[in-house]
Amino acid sequence: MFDKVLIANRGEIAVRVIRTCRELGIGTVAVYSELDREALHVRLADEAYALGGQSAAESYLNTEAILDAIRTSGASAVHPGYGFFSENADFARAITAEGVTFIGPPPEAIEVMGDKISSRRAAEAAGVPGVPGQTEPVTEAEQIRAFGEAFGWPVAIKAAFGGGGRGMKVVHGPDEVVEAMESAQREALSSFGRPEIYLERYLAWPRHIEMQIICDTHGNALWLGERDCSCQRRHQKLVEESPAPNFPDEVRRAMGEAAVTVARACGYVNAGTVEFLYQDGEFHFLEMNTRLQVEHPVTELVTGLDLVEQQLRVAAGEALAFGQDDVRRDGHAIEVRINAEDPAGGKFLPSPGTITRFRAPAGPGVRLDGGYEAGDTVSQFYDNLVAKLIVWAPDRDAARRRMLRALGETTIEGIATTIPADVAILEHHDFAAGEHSTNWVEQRLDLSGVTGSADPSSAPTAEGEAEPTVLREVTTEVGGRRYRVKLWLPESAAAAPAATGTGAARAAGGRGGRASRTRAAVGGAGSGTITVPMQGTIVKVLVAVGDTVEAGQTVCVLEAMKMENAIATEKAGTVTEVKVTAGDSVGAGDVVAVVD
Ligand code: MV4
Repeated sequence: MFDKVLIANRGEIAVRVIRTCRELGIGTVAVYSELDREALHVRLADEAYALGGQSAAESYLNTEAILDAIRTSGASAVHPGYGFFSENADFARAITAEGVTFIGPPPEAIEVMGDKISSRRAAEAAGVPGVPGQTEPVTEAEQIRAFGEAFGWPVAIKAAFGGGGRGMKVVHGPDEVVEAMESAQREALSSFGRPEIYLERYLAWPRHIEMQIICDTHGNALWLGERDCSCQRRHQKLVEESPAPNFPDEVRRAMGEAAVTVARACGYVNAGTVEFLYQDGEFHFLEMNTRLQVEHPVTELVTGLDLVEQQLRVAAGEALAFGQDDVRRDGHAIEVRINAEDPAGGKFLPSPGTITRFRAPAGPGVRLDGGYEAGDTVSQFYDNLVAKLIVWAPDRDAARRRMLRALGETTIEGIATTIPADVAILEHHDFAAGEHSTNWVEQRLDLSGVTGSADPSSAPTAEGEAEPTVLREVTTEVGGRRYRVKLWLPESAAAAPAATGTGAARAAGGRGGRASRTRAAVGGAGSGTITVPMQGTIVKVLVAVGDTVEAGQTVCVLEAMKMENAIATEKAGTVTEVKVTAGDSVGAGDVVAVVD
């Protein structure tokens, strides 16, 4: 076994890997960007090395800086976590060339599974079909029309070199073909650098069910059970569980065997996940993820295995110490993601900032995998996963109720989180009945009125600094009944008598975008003063002084936490001022342009 492992990642997954290493007596080496100097993964590791830089590209994706940290620390293996370099064959080769073990699959397996067409071909050659369709790229609208006539509408157009779900277009009939094809090619080119597209029959109400596998270097390949990840929004998973509800055991077994077949076909070693779409009792290969996944803990709670330990063991050349018949799956596990995002009635706005209070849940069957504690800052530069809450119980409904109980115990202040959306999902009768699909969150779940929680202890100013709060008592009426209510207001809001009412409403109404509302209120809605609702980086400015704009027109694009947000003017008129250029960092409430 390794004596020292470098974790080329940050946040909760770096913390997760450190924990298992510590239990196994393996030394841990953290790496960190300038923003993460005091981060939890750095505090928990035995040693830590600065990579420099703030953005991922400057730090966690800087191969040379990571190689330096490997050499200086003397680590004998690198765990890539997920994201960043986890599915990068060049990085795996660079590590191996140093005589250091990459805790992941062989680079050839990463490459075969790395693009959709080649992975689909490999799976089909092994006898595991994808959704009915064709693996030849299409270039002519006529090919799409012919496909629709042969297989039936709707048709899914997918980016051949895509991933993560972007770039899929649904075509409902021959009239939509030309526009959908051009738009799919454009998006494929801009998102993935390659315009190639291919076709599948479109499944209207599928579930996303994925199978966890583990393979060693001795030819042993096992399936460890499935996870249902159908609760997604814009391809961001919100809730995952195992076993999948209403999923027959014979399908589970067939899917497990299919996943092992795919893994064997690409010479796979490591923990991995084979994704399927499941509809009408049939499953279809979607893609393979050649890494440990965010949602791996649900499999750990159901099987009793430590998947990071298994990764370390097979990377060190050990044979798996158990066989397929030894894998047990007991009870039910559910995971929810706690992201720094304000559900904002379904808009899910990034909410970076400093966590002022973090009370973790506890009690029977509860596990919290977090990357932050109170006092830590969730930066706009990285992904927004703050923590994962995972529960186990003997059956699904007990697990569902346990999760709601644990979410009720959880308090996070200083940032808005997805907890209210998680609660809305778990409380919904469709989820309780296991009747959701990949489209359910976006098409059926009503999140209006679901917003980030209020923060009674402090409120940030527009600059993001905690401001002292003062206690005020006010009278309110709820359903006609009078209540005396205590409010802890930021000093600035409490001091100005005229602002108290709106300040109170703001304090009660949620946190995401609160600073922007404060500032926007100065100008008033539609005043022509255009502000950004959150901290981030301006990636594009679309107007110049003198331009005529319409109400609702985008004036610039703000990137925050890996998401692009269009900033629009509410007022029509002429642009009189543009205060930002591409590359500028802005804070919540900053004015980007003025329209008169
Ligand atoms: C599909 C589909 C329906 N029919 N393919 C989206 C992400 C990408 N990796 C595959 N995706 C889908 N492919 C056919 N032929 C529906 C989806 C889909 C989806 C899949 C998995 C998880 C969430 C999803 C949400 C919307 C659509």
